[in-house]
Amino acid sequence: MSNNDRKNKGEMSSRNVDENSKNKQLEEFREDPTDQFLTTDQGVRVNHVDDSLKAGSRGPTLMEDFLFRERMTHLDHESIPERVVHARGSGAHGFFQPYDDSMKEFTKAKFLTTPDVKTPVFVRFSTVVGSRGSADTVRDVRGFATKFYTEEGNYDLVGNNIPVFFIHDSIKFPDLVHAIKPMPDNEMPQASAAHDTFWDFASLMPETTHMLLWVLSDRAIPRSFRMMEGFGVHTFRFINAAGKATFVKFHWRPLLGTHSLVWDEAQKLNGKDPDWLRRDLWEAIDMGDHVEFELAVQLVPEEDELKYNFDLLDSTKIIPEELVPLRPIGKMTLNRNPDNFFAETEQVAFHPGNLVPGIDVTNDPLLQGRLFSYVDTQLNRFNSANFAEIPINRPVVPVHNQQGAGFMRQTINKGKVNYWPNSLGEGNPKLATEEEGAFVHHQEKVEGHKIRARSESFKDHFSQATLFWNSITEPEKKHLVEAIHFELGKVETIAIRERMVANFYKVSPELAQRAAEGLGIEVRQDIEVESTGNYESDKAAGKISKGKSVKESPAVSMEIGKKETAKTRKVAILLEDGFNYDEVMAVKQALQNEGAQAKIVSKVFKKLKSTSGEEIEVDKSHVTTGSIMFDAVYVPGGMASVEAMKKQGEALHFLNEAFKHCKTIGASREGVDLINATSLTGVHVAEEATADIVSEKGVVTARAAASIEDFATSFVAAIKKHRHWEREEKAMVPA
Ligand code: HDE
Repeated sequence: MSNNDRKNKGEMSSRNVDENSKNKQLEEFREDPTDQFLTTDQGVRVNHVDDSLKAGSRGPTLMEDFLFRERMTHLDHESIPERVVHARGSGAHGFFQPYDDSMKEFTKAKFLTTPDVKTPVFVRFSTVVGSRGSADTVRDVRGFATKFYTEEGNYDLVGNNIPVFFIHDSIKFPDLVHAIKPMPDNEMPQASAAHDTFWDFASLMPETTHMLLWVLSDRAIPRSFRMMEGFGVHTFRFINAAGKATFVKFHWRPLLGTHSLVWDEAQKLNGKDPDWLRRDLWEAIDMGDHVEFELAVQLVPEEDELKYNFDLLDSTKIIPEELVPLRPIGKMTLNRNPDNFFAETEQVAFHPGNLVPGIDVTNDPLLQGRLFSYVDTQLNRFNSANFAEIPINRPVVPVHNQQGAGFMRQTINKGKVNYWPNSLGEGNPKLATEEEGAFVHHQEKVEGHKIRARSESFKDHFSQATLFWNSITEPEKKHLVEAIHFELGKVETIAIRERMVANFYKVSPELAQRAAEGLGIEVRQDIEVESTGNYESDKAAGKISKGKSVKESPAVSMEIGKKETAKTRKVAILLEDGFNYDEVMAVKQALQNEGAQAKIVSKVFKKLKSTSGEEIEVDKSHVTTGSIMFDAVYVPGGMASVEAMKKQGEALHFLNEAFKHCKTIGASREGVDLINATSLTGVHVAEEATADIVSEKGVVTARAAASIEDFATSFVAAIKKHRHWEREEKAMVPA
């Protein structure tokens, strides 16, 4: 019996959908063309698709060729408007499972409180600014949107990889998007905020300052979608079975830790592999390295709403984890790639207003506006109000409603009754009570004047930006300042640079000074942005609220508490003919034991011969890859192999560049000679005739007498550290 039949018979009023039927419903529309005849849209079998129907083999094509017309029409219409923001995305299927039922105290949402239920999910990661075909590794916020196909209907958690947003109120979103998108006259630059209009807007809107610091940090160039955090950003509400509400912030924490690229690497990847993040996600899932995120929440009792020095309804603020610790509640596993990009990743339609009983919104003015925008934008994309009936958007529970006709209506309702109340249909579909699972909006007392105004409690634009700056490590600060030099360096109007640096001064005089030094301007303290009043005098007048706060929040740093693992890391082994086979195998094994992957990189594709006669296939040639596509590099011994590479610009460049990007470099035996032939500076390598394994600033070397297994252990330990920023101080590598 099909889902529609069930619907029309009014069956399955129970919501206990078992695991198999859930998957079946999601999969109902999946097609596998194997062993099937090709047909037209009408199901008529086809025997020939290489030639159009003509009047004679050299004559004109005939209008009556319905096959030609059908094929061409479909191609001509093979696109829908791309998303106005978050146009470029990558999706994956999986499931979510709570660890226990401990959240029952706070929410009645079953998918968060029933540990034996695996809820199917579809996640779409995205960049924000660029078009559908733009590069992946641009400096930008990343979208992290999750659709939970729960037993109580669909719930969407539509978040980002940065915990705050640029603006307070949705009404400013059109201005923000216009300013950050390519300029309207020449449509440049693509996928980048580094231009006058964005920084003009940002400098005039000091409420953007906190988010700007996150966007200028390495968070905006993630190493992988699998290695970035996700945040619900707004404060939402949990509602428990007794109707009691608790404020909640959502966090996704990647089990692989949060890691980033370096800017030079990100820019180069845009050229060498513009699909870098998409490919990384796809390949990991394809190889069985399932992607795991822990869902954690920060909970604030309603009574504590006004106890902080920021407003919980202000999305430009975090709740520092040091004030309200994270409570892990479950894990999401992404384990299946989409079958069809368009049908799934492109057509998925998220909406922060897709809520299930137990989760509700707050009066955050940024969230309130989103509740309108997402459905509205889908209407533009799908040209139909029926987009929720597309397979990827359909709930896995039965849908019974009395929606009428319209473009692309999929459901075939039977009978005459399409209104409520009715007696002709015996009152079906009937209304549910709260106990039967109806969504009931949380009751909240609201009073006040109808007024177009900003709450005073939103006024502090700088304290949390200062908190961010004070909480990150020196390498992170260095990268942030370099990002300012790049972004504002691309701004041609000097007054904009000055105004922005004046805002940075309010965050930290040190930040402003370091920013100004790379921009050829002075720090000007006399610039005050009028639209938001005077921050200093507001502060002096006590208008900036004084509740609970912290001076530092180590949790915002990616370096402090960094997760050390080599799992899924990619390691290049540079080889030519005449390499030492045992060394390669020992290191490969050590990497494999830690879940890392080793790839053989050489000048050209071929079978390479070792000193002892074994053969190894080359995985990547230098033309098709580069150090930027790996997390670490290893050079084994073997005189002939090393001597050949000494004469190869590609191999030397590979190592120089990996060094510049602070990646782990390993070399054993004669391999160390190749390190000595590069431009690496400021590190010691193993001396000849010693058995010591030298591991300094991420360069791990061992000469002849050392044990290769011990070397491999040290090499893997260095890879686990991800990057070795201590090298940056003296980096003088020509790469
Ligand atoms: Fe969105 N946002 N947004 N946004 N957003 C869209 O909806 C919007 C905001 C986010 O993979 C659009 O379907 C407004 C915050 C993600 O399909 C649009 C405001 C956060 C995605 C829209 C915001 C997000 C979108 C465009 C208030 C993090 C991609 C296409 C200022 C919590 C979802 C679409 C996907 C997409 C509006 C701010 C996340 C235009 C009005 C804050 C992850 O409706």
